[in-house]
Amino acid sequence: MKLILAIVNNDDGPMVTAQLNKKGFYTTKIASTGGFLSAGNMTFISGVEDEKVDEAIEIIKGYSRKRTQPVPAVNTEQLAGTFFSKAEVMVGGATIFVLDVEKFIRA
Ligand code: 2BA
Repeated sequence: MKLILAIVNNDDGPMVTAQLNKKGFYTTKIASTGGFLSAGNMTFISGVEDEKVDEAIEIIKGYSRKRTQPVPAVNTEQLAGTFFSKAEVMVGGATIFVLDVEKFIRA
């Protein structure tokens, strides 16, 4: 079994949820915030059998759009030493991590 952690734009979250459920995947959603933009996003946690991992990833990717988002005015101290020229950045589709699961217990 693998653990999929997927960070998805808030606007795409409901569709990703619906499609994962429709295909029988269990998932837990956590309201999260990007460290860079400080914008809300959604993190999915899904325990998935090895042979179903690619299908889950395709669903998440398939319903997560790329978009540009403005970079908010930030505390200059926070960016000290960083060369910064962009007014907007490309966000997404999805940022996906796949981890090995040592044990899965439902008690
Ligand atoms: P944020 O941290 O708010 O980042 C939003 C977008 O800003 C990123 O899009 C990327 O295009 C840009 N960005 C982030 N950090 C940057 C930096 N230090 N310098 C220049 N540009 C930067 P994505 O890469 O698509 O990431 C979307 C969201 O996924 C991130 O939101 C964060 O919540 C999460 N994420 C991405 N990579 C991650 C990682 N390696 N570990 C944990 N979370 C990650």
